[in-house]
Amino acid sequence: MGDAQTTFIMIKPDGVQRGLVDEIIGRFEGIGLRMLGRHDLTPSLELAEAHYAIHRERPFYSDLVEFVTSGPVVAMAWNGEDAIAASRKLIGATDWREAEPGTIRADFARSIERNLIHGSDGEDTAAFELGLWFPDGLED
Ligand code: IDP
Ligand code: MG
Repeated sequence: MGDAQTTFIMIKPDGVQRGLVDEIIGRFEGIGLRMLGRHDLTPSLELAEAHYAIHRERPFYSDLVEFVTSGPVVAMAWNGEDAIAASRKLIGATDWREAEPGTIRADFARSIERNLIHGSDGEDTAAFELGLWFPDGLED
């Protein structure tokens, strides 16, 4: 048995524009996770830059920030046993070509830049990202 964790999940602008919000939320519910918070917003430049600060030296950073600020996203907190790894497994590899069949990215993404969804990659990033996107805290 793993520990109960809370992870930060964001449906990126492509997922919202393509009408995949309910489909994606259903997949998280389907693996038994519980939504603790949801914000629908168009991220500010400051928020997107802080969220992706770890990638600021990468060649794709400015395109990534521009993309994620281009329209509404769905920012969510999901809780449950091993929520961080379970969510990453559900999402699939960054590059849809390498994503396991049946994952969100394998099923719906056809571009590495527009890969629909973000999920925290560890406990430290989850804590950082939840604090950034949910500064007023979460329901218990
Ligand atoms: P992740 O979203 O699977 O955790 P990261 O390596 O953290 O992937 O990269 C963050 C985001 O940056 C990716 O989801 C994708 O949108 C974008 N990205 C990552 N690698 C590339 C790349 O090689 N070219 C363009 N965009 C990329
Ligand atoms: Mg990442």
